[in-house]
Amino acid sequence: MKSTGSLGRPHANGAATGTPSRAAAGRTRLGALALPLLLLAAGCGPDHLKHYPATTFAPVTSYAREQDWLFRYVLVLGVAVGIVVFAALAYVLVRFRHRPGAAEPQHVHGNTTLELAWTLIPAVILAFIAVPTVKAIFSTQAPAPANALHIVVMGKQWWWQFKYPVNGGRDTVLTANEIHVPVGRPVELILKSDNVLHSFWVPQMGGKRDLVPNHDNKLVFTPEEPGVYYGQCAEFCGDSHALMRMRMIAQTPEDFQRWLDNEASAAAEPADSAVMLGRQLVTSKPCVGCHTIKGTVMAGVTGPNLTHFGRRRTMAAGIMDNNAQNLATWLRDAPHVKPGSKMPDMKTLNLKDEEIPYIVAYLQSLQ
Ligand code: HEC
Ligand SMILES: [Cu+2]
Repeated sequence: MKSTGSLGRPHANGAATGTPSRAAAGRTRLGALALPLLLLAAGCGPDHLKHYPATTFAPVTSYAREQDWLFRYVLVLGVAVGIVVFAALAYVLVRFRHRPGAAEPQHVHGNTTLELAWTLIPAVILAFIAVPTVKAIFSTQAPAPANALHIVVMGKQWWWQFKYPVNGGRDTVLTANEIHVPVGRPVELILKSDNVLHSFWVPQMGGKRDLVPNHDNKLVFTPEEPGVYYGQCAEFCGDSHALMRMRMIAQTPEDFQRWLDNEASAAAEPADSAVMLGRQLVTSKPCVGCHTIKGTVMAGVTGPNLTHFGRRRTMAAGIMDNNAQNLATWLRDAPHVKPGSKMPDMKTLNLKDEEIPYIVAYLQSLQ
């Protein structure tokens, strides 16, 4: 260190002409502070989940809880270190500021104690961060426990296919866009893609993981709270990537089993003539080539399995509620609702306007 000359007091030139009054400047500064505080408060209130369903701050699985803990731990540590460093800095700036007529400060060359201290303290702090981080990396990559439920997740453009084993693994159940999981039992997702890269991300479940063609990734977690959780593809996968959403539905083991048993059954038989006509239409139109409805002639695999479509809360990969109006809109012009969709519009599907209500009635009856 040479001279302290450059550490002089700031010049008192703040009141130059043209600057706003002190009071106004104070108000602006307060406003600038209040806005982020308000946003922060809005983000933390009870409505937080309603406005920001893609939140990682409300963990509902073992995996997410571990991540959330690590994040908060490092945050607290960082803030503590920040407070100490800035307090020391403020003290030094005030205590050793230049005073008129003061003698030149004493020159110092090397101080072994100080140098050891500022090398060792950061090393110890980093160890406090590294140990739990490495532990979390290993525990979130651990192989699934023996009693885990294995679900194969296939990323499509732009929807999700979920495959469950039933009958002791001899049969499978295929469903789409709503992944049901039982609370309290470990779940292993086997993540696959037969097209481009996708990424599985249900923020409240925990971290995202990629679906890579020709390589199976695994994701193991234990759901802890029943509920419906928002999910979204988190890796750009083409035109309608932003419309590739999903729901994770965590249920009690009994509810989950009831759901799975129902999914494994064949499609409901039509109960009235309108629904019957709907089935006739669906099973004789091009739908047959792309969709499966168990118990009918339909065995296509390009689109989602529709056997129990009427039970799903949402449709077209979680972008809209599953109701008659949305369903009709979808059937009329799917590529308009979802640009690039492999499901064609009604002209290509050879559908007439007056046929749509019957098809809607049939699809809704598939409980
Ligand atoms: C060329 C293949 C193809 C044909 C033909 C086709 N679909 Fe689709 N369908 C798809 C694909 C692919 C999706 C998924 C679109 C998405 O969400 O991105 C889909 C989605 C759907 C969905 C929403 C499913 C869900 O769970 O979100 C319904 C309902 C549906 N199709 C009904 C029909 C009906 C009824 C017909 C015949 C009138 C038909 N589709 C014809 C490919 C097809
Ligand atoms: Cu995707």
